[in-house]
Amino acid sequence: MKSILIISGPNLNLLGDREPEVYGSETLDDHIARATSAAKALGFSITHTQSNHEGEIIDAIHAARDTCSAVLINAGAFTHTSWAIHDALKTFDGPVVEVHLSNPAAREPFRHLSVIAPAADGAIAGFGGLGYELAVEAIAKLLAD
Ligand code: CA2
Repeated sequence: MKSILIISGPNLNLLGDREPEVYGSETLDDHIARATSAAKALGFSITHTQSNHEGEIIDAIHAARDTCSAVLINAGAFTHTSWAIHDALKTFDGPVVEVHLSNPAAREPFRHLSVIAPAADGAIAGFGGLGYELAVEAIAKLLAD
């Protein structure tokens, strides 16, 4: 069974705890469960890793090069700063989809730039947990093409 790696960046482990008006009241586990059931229905499995450390995220992308067919990434605030994550994603051969719970384009100016976007096939933002489901569907289509 083909596996999709979901990467969750810094502070996403606190979802459901603070700022529910921005990020909703669901926890990260809720989002992963939703993605997992969408993936299962399409014949894929999910591996998930959350880290607050840039290097660990890069290591996870490197490991996925040999083990996973696609990457779904919510890099948290590293989205706006990490050229190192961008470079790591560029080394991954399969589909890469960027997901954000909120819509960064409608928020503070520093969130308007995603430096990982040029290394992704596309992005889904602003739909809360639905974005994880949509991203899994997009990945399934990209892998089928
Ligand atoms: O909307 C998203 O998914 C973001 O990737 C979330 C990041 C933010 O820096 C990006 O601009 C957009 C922040 C995640 C912080 O998560 C929190 C969870 C609970 C309480 C506070 C922050």
